[in-house]
Amino acid sequence: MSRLIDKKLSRRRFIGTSTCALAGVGLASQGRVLRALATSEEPLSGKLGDNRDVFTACGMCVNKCGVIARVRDGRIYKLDPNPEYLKSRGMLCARGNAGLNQVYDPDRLKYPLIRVGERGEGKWRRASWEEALDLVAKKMNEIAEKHTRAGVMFASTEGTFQEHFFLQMAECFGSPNTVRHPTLCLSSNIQGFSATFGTYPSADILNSDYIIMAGANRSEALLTPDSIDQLKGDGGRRKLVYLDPRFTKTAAKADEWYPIKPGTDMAFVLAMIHVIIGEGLYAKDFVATTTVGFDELAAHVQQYSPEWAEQHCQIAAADIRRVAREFAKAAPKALFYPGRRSSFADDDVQLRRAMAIVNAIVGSWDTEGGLVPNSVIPLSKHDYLAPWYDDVPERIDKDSAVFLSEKDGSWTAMRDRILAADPYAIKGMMVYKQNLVMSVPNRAKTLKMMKQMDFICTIDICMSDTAWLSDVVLPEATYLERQDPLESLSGVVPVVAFRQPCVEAMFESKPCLWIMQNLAKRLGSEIAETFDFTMDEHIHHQVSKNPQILKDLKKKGVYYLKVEPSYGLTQGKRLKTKSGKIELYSENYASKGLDPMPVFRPHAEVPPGKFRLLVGRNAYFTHGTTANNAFLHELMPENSLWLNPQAAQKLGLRNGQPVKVKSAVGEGVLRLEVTDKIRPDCVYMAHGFGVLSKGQSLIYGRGACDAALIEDALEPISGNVAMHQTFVDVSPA
Ligand SMILES: Nc1nc2c(c(=O)[nH]1)N[C@H]1C(S)=C(S)[C@@H](COP(=O)(O)OP(=O)(O)OC[C@H]3O[C@@H](n4cnc5c(=O)[nH]c(N)nc54)[C@H](O)[C@@H]3O)O[C@H]1N2
Ligand SMILES: Nc1nc2c(c(=O)[nH]1)N[C@H]1C(S)=C(S)[C@@H](COP(=O)(O)OP(=O)(O)OC[C@H]3O[C@@H](n4cnc5c(=O)[nH]c(N)nc54)[C@H](O)[C@@H]3O)O[C@H]1N2
Ligand code: SF4
Ligand SMILES: [Mo]
Repeated sequence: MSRLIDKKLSRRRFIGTSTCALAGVGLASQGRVLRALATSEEPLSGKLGDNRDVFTACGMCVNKCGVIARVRDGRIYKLDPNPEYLKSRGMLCARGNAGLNQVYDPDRLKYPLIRVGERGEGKWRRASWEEALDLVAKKMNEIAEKHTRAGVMFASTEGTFQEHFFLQMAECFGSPNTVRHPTLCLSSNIQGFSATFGTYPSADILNSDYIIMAGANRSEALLTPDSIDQLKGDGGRRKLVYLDPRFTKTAAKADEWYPIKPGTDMAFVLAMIHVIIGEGLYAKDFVATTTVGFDELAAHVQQYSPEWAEQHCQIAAADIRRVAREFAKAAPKALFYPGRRSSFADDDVQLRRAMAIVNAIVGSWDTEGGLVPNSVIPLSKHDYLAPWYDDVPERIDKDSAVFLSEKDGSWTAMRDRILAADPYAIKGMMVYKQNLVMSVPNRAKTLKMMKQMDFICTIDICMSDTAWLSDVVLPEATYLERQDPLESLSGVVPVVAFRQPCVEAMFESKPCLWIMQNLAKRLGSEIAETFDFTMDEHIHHQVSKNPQILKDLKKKGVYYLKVEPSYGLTQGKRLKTKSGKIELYSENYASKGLDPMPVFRPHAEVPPGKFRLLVGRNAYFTHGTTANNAFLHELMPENSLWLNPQAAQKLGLRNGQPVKVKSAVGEGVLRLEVTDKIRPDCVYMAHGFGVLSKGQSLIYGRGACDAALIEDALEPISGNVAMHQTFVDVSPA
């Protein structure tokens, strides 16, 4: 395995570009007594700062919307949307507004903490950074000595500005065992679309006339700009067809909603392809010039009539046929939306392949109102020379999926192999900005894995469940208190996002770069050298080929090259597939023993008396850790179990009563919400409750945890989890 990154280290140039410093911030925060977590109460005394408006980027979810922070007397008193910021279209959602509570939250992490009681007992003592980092370095080295450097794993989330430095630490420390959130999120989607188009595209929603969304709840699970564009008035021009076993806010906004039987979307899509090809409605020239495998596809889908599909997905054949015709007629200004969290069932890659193919055959590719390959504004990369270690084995989850991402891994496969110490032991965990206890299905297994660890260190901003079960907890400064690297956000219209501190970091919280630099110093000069730069230098290096980027960012908080989308950029060019064309038939898949075209195989039926558990988000919360934000908590103080009235009547259960939900791997108690917004064979609960951590004081003891109930099924092509294959019993509590 090659661990040597030899991209010609350009440190001299790197330093040389950093002539001017970034706008200094140096504001102090106004005093306020905060509730401390198992540390001494300490009032925060601060100086009054001046009044300023600061451009920055929201950090409450993946979208990084443009923000103007209104700082008055040294405190952030309000966050407003940046109207110049194209991606978020001048919007800041409820969570974005509530972001300022991260800074002033009494529950936030304030000091480095070292565990003193049993793991999970919640007994901590406040430590200095020196002591905490000495301990982390000592433990990392001890584990490396005993189990090789692969014995320490590194878990983090995707798409956070500072994550670069954490991943750099993993590489320089010498562990191949990084695991990241795509394996719980969109890795199967990326795989399915990339196998077809060579890339995972964006959707030109604003200019589309016909959109089909399957399990993509854009009105609640917000993705910018898609969520805003989808809601934008269009004079009735655009039609939205929505498939979801639940009546979500997106269903409420849709022209047609179909409560599809979960796990059967592929039948719906294959039947659409059957109709479009069978009735000659496909884009003939486009298919002839731009795709491979059309004849094989035409023969393959003959078996998939709408009448056949109706038996599986429970959507009337006449509707499938009509939707297919309307879709083809509106094309190429039509799109079957790729979606985001693709972790539905264990055939998810093939479902996403089918979705990509239906777009391809109507010519919805690189065209106005269709799927559009992403553009990106290049920034210079920070190169470094990672130390070389001879004795490091390969990833523990190697070969657990056909196309496993080297960087992202597979959370559930990795966890299984750690539990079995197969083929070697992992005894240390470094966690940055991930709450795996909540986000990886089958919490009992996660807890068992953590129990097996000799050492766990978590870097967070609050006492998440993962932090609660760690040995050392390190407080990062929140996104409103730190300077982050620039981030280039790809899309139909790409932008560069900018995050600068609005107020001084409170208590002893520090940014990730500082933490990594100071840990690196304790791990040896070779690693420390790779971190020998300042954030200023880093940012100036990022824009060294185009200094205008930073000038614009300082002036208006966003940088973009164009405001209108460009189309046809791939026309006449080779795509990044094996054939260089859109692959309706995948030779690559065939060569790996996979279905070269999507084949529908029915999933297990819900056993009598049980329900399928569905996972999904709401507009108030981001994943599992914002339910404790006081502003958002008001909107939903605990979660409830959605159950259809028919099912409730059969079980003799009434609205509001506490119920026990039980799966093969766990159980929970929460309040029943009888609602016809869900199919009678499914139940649903919001994510983020039923926490273990008493450090989440507003929600501790409230609701139930979906991760405790979900069984871990693996999507075998991408290594993603399959989240909707769990059946539960519901009974009075
Ligand atoms: N049961 C269930 N599981 C799921 C999902 C679901 O809906 N239900 N969704 C899946 C999906 S799509 C995804 S993307 C994953 C996401 O799951 P994760 O990758 O675990 O991400 P989050 O749950 O957002 O956890 C982020 C953690 O970072 C902390 N944090 C926030 N800001 C900062 C910061 O600035 N610095 C640091 N150091 N920490 C910070 C938060 O407090 C939190 O503990 O979960 C997946 N798992
Ligand atoms: N407010 C908010 N916005 C977010 C996030 C957040 O946490 N909060 N997280 C961001 C992230 S990381 C992601 S990945 C995206 C997720 O964005 P989405 O993938 O759109 O969000 P989810 O709500 O997880 O899932 C979508 C829907 O799938 C439905 N569903 C379940 N099974 C099936 C099925 O078999 N077929 C069909 N057709 N539908 C099914 C569920 O009922 C749910 O309503 O949201 C992003 N935006
Ligand atoms: S969608 Fe909301 S939470 Fe996410 S970045 Fe934008 S404003 Fe922040
Ligand atoms: Mo996600």
